[in-house]
Amino acid sequence: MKKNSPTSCGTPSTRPNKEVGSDTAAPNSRDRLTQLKSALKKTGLVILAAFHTVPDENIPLPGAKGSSATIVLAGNGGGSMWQYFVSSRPDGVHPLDKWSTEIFQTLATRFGAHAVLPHEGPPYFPFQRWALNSGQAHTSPIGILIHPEYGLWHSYRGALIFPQRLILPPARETASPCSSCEGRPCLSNCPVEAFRPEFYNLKRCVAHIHEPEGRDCRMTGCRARRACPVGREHVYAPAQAEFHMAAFMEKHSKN
Ligand code: B12
Ligand code: SF4
Ligand code: SF4
Repeated sequence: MKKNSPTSCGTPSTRPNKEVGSDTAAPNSRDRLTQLKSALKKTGLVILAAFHTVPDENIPLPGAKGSSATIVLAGNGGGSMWQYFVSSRPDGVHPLDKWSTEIFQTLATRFGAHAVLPHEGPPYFPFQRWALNSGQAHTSPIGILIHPEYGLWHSYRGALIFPQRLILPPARETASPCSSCEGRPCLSNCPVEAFRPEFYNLKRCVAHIHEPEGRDCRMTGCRARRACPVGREHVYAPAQAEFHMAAFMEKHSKN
């Protein structure tokens, strides 16, 4: 079964992210998705996918003990979260992971759900498989998923797993933008040819971005991603791109 949710972009403000838990009463079941959407909007995050689980889909639901009925994936659609994150950035290492954890845990408490985070692991929760399952995202030749609106410029900041079947908007099936993409420029724009279809040479990429010649990728983001024509208006601004690249480099040293 494939179910989709609409996505939304918040207008950035300087509101602290604790506001995701500051509304009054616990929402009733019918309104839950709508209220979740507006709570997320206060942090610049959007619902990227939502679907009902079915037993034969073999989706592991660690922590939720098989009682899960709805999974909602949320994250950044382009730069939507950036100003919110900057205005309430936690101190210390992995600030974006900490920021996301706080938001999703607060939301889980408020909405009676179970929060899971993409950085928890290994073993990792299968965010990409969930997103594919929802029908709202598609595989791309460079491994990360492509979203019909945000293109390659989205990532998952957390998921809320609900024990009940929430009322979801009607499914909106979309074709993968990659199936009609002429020339597949994502595959030919990496300066060190780190991509082959469905293969990513992490070592080669990491070696390059640590070198002076890797400055372009380092400061403005992956050149292969930037070559993609889909969702161009959502390409991360240089400050956000540099932040993500720095976090990536921190995790993957040159040697
Ligand atoms: C480990 C990891 C990596 C590893 C290995 C990547 C991998 N796919 O195996 C490395 C270090 C290489 C990596 C790099 C990057 N990653 Co990474 N990574 C993860 C992480 C933490 C776990 C992945 C995993 O092992 N899942 C466990 C399995 C069981 O879950 P799964 O969903 O079923 O995973 C399946 C898919 O990944 C699928 N798959 C992967 N690639 C492809 C390609 C095709 C064509 C198909 C059909 C399937 C497929 O196969 C897996 C096994 O079933 C996820 C977060 C998460 N929890 O998912 C982020 C995640 C996949 N990474 C992400 C990103 C953005 C990146 C980077 C761009 C750098 C960055 N900013 O972190 C690079 C580029 C990677 C690339 N071009 O492929 C995003 C992708 C968002 C998106 N739009 O899809 C994720 C989802 C994190 C997030 N917060 O959103 N990553
Ligand atoms: S450049 Fe084309 S093939 Fe590559 S991810 Fe974008 S739409 Fe898909
Ligand atoms: S970051 Fe640069 S080197 Fe790495 S895969 Fe993207 S384009 Fe290639």
